[in-house]
Amino acid sequence: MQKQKPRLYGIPFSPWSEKARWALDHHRIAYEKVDHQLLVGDIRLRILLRKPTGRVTVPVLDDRGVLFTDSFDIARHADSIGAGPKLFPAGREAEIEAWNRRSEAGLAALRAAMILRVLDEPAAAKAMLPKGIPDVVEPLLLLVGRRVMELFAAKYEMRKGAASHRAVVEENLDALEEALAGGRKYLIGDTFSYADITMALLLQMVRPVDKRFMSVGPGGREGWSNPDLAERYAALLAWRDELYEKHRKSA
Ligand SMILES: N[C@@H](CCC(=O)N[C@@H](CS)C(=O)NCC(=O)O)C(=O)O
Repeated sequence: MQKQKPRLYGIPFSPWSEKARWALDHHRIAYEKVDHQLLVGDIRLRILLRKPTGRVTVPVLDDRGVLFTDSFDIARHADSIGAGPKLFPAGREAEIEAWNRRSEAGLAALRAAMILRVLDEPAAAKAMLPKGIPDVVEPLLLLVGRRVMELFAAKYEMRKGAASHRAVVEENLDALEEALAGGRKYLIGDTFSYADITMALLLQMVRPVDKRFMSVGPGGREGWSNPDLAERYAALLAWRDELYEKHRKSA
């Protein structure tokens, strides 16, 4: 009997899900993708994870009954079963973990800033709607969309620390800039590692990578871009684009 493939629950346009896909694809691990729907997908996840209360997030990897509930753990698992060059070189795990914490903090701040913009600026909310919908249904969609965004903002406590989101993003992008000073291509020694993956994905909400690699979520490229950050950190975006060209093998 053929072995069942691992299943990856994820969101096609989410940077966290892309981290897991990149690590799995790097190791050429075959897996089945299951699309997760924001908030409504929670029920299916709760059943899978046997977690009736508390926060559930994607990506989640179900490797024949063994569950991995964080992109970092999925990448570690991929590294332990995969055949490709290691993404976690021996002895450098703590450094990679520190970069992952930077990526997580920055992404949470960027996501919060984006959702708060949609809640607080009517034009940003309208830009999230699918193109070409009839005028008559627009107010209803805006209302429903608003409710979903409010629930999302509550789930991740986005109003907390609203004033510091920008500073958190800059602190972590500055650290990346410093580490890559002098034209270095990789964060850990001279080889590609998960530190590069996790920090490359922090830039997805500064300016999305080319759509050949990953789709953009509601709001499109504009909604997912921060033009002033993109200008200030243009060199980092160039680094990210080069990294994708060189190391992002498709599934
Ligand atoms: N530390 C987690 C964070 C994952 C995370 O925040 N996932 C969000 C991505 S938008 C999510 O699951 N959102 C869907 C939802 O809340 O329904 C990881 O790296 O896997």
